[in-house]
Amino acid sequence: MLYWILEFKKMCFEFLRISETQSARNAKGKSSVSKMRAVKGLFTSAKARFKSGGTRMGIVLGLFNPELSPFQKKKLLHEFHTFFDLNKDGMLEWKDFDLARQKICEMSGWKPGTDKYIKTHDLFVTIWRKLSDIGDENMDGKITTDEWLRMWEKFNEQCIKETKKENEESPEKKVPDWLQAYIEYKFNLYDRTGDGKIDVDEFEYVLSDFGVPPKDARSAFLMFSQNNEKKVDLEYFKELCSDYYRSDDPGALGNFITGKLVFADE
Ligand SMILES: [Ca+2]
Ligand SMILES: [Ca+2]
Repeated sequence: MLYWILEFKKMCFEFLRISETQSARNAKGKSSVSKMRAVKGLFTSAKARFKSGGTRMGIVLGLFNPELSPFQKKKLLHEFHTFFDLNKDGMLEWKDFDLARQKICEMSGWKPGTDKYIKTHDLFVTIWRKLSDIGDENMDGKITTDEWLRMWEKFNEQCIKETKKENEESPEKKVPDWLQAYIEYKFNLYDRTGDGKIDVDEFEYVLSDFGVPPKDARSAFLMFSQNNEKKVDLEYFKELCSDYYRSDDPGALGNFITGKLVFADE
């Protein structure tokens, strides 16, 4: 644990050093400066927490409060708009999941009628059915941003209750069933060469399709791969994703999994 903390601190300093040199070199103006300040703030808060040392993980993760923090809401809404609402009409419908299904089939060269094509279709039908069962409160076939956030609050509540009942070890790592399946799809989408791990080029390539700037994608990858030292396989990817969806910890490495570097107000 201590080793990991020291490594993480080392990496943060290195990341800041590189970014500062780059930002001085590029001098891109106000927005880039304020972005760097926000990134700095994030690391400072993470460092402070590590220094204090005694904070219990459950408290850090904000799991004893079912309400979503502004930080959690920002992450969840970012995911909603960038990766789920593919036709950009502000709500989730089967259409969006059908587009996601087409995207992976096209990128992977799976032709209609093939085994992979049919399996992917079934997978997306299942994901959407499970998600709309719990998320679409008024059953109009659409999930609005309000319904989306309430769904996550209900899930938080449910996890808190289960923890009290069963005294489970890591409720903060729990994600809903539909999301488990979606995370595996996402991993396969990133893993273009199919070797069971994601590298920085694959990450940058896939995210560019979602409008994420290459520089941000690479910096994010550097963060969660701990300077390319940690292999980003499915197991680690799942951990990072559950941090992204569930954790309220601004220092969690999973916060970088969408390629977005800062969630603070700019
Ligand atoms: Ca939509
Ligand atoms: Ca609805």
